Amino acid sequence: MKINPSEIQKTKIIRSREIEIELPATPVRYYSHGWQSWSLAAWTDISTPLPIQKPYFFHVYQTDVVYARETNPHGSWLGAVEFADGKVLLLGALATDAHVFLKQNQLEGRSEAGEIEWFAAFGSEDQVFDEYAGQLGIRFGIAEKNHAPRVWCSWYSLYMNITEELLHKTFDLLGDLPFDVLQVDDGWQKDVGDWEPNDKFPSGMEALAKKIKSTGRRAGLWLAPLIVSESSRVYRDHPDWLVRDEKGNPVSGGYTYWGHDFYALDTTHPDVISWLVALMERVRRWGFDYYKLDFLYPGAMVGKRRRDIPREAALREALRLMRNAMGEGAYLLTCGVPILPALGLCDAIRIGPDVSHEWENNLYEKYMQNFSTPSARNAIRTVVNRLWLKPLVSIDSDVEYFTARENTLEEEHKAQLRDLALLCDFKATGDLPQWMTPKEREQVRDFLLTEPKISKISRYAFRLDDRIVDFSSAVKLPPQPRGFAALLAAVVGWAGEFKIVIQLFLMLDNIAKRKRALKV
Ligand code: 9PG
Repeated sequence: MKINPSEIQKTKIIRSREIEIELPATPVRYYSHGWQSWSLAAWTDISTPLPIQKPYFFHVYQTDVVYARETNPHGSWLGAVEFADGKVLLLGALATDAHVFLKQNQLEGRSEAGEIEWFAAFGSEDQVFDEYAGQLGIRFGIAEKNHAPRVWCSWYSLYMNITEELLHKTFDLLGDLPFDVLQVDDGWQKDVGDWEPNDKFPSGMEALAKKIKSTGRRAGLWLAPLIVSESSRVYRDHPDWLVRDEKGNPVSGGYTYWGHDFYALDTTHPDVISWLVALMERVRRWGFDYYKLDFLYPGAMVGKRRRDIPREAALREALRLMRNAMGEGAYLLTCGVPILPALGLCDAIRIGPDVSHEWENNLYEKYMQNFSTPSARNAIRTVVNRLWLKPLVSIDSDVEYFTARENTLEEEHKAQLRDLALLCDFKATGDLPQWMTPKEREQVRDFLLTEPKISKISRYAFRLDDRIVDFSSAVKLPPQPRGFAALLAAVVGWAGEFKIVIQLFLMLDNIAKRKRALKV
């Protein structure tokens, strides 16, 4: 269906499978919105479109692979253009399984799931994004929002090196710091897919939750319920539970520091459904009622499922049944999740890539133009560009840092992460009380207690009480490499296609993380 922009006085809702809007003028910028939590969201100059992300090896966990090699500006569910006078035209799907492209002078929407509703609006940026969010809220539901809990999370200091003993000690030392949730992250399980405690947790999960609750807080647990590692029992025992490709091979969700490929579960298979429900119930019985469900995107990857339903609709159904199985009062944070399918079914969504104790990673960011790898700057960029989601759901910008130990972030950068968390109204840290100086400890306390009045000044600048914070410099994309840098980028990009190279990198990274944890 073709829409004439003059028909879009203010907003319009159109039912169609495909939609084209011819632009009234050449725009200056395009807003591209990545698929899942870790994918890039950014405004880019029309003159310098984003290159195809490198290395291709990472496409699977940083992009929607279906569109990863698209050369036109594009994005998941929505796209927007800004004209020279600052006015914005937004085209957005009001349903899952849709994608938007900018082709020549046309914004195009394509649904993978037949006829859907499209929203188009022309006006100021805040107005069109607000109205789009409003329409999404009507169709997907709005999370009940009180204050998001204040979370301590084990990932960002201990990574996979958590042990029962170390966590107990840490929980004790957190003392009376005003956290609401102590969340145990990756590293407690036997394997990805085998969600039972490993040898580092000899007293079991019930004891761990009990310990947390004895400090007067809620117990939180990380799980990646929709994937199974090749090395897991569940993978070996249930080959018929996997999403498969045309050739009958299981669909890989990626490869990471766990050391094995992991695969997507077919959440339309009745036995998988029972297994997922039982898993959610078991976690609740152990005593955890804050769920961080991670690596959810494979639940929406292309492949053959028992029931032939659109891939994102399949993920949405899986989220709904897991949510119901968690029982009353549970808190659900989704992560590594395609954004739209999660709306209305969870309390909070991680809306950016992981932060890290580094500001930027030159290899990935400068040379490969990859903005989805962990770094403080990458996290800030994507989160700031997704703040329009705030009326719909609690938005998690990932953790904030306070301690000077084992951290190369400058004070100014730590402050930016904290200000962003205040904007999102989602406070979390993984800093170890063992490493906090008395001054840092008080800083954590003050931060957890502060509730500034917030107003927006411009796209990237905000007023927090009487301070002005401006994220423009963090958001800015580094220039595309030229000359020698471009050559280096090409070589590194090429090397990055070999699994062995990635394995080596991940191994070195694991060693560095282990060394860090051993210093505690
Ligand atoms: C635990 C972590 C933490 C973190 C999550 C997620 O391979 N990867 O590209 C990759 C990306 C992100 C990531 C892990 C691996 O982090 O965001 O908070 O829970 O998993 O494994």
